[in-house]
Amino acid sequence: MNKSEWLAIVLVVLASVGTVFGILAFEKHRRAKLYTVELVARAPENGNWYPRTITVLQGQPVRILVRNIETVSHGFALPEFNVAIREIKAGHVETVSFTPDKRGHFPWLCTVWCSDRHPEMTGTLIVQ
Ligand SMILES: [Cu+2]
Repeated sequence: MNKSEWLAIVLVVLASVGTVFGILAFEKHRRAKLYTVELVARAPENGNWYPRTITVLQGQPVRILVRNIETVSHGFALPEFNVAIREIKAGHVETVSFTPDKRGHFPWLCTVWCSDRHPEMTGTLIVQ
């Protein structure tokens, strides 16, 4: 290989590594700004929401990521904050973002009839 071929290889490697580091740095910055909570959605007989309780801070923007790991649809509603995801299809992930502006314990629930025990599919958001 001659000098310019080596130079080309070095430049391609540097560009690739730089891109990866750039993406990681951007992702870190993005996540630092928005507090993200992951919620796993399952019908009560299969484990229910996990976790059942989420604690967040008043005034801090939060993103709830709902991962439906089942074979039926679920929904998510947090009425106190007018937050809802109409449907999370089986195997899908949906997100919703909001800023809790008051302290307290607030229920969230599944809004899609997913099983006979669907009414038990609830959780609690604690805002401190
Ligand atoms: Cu459900």
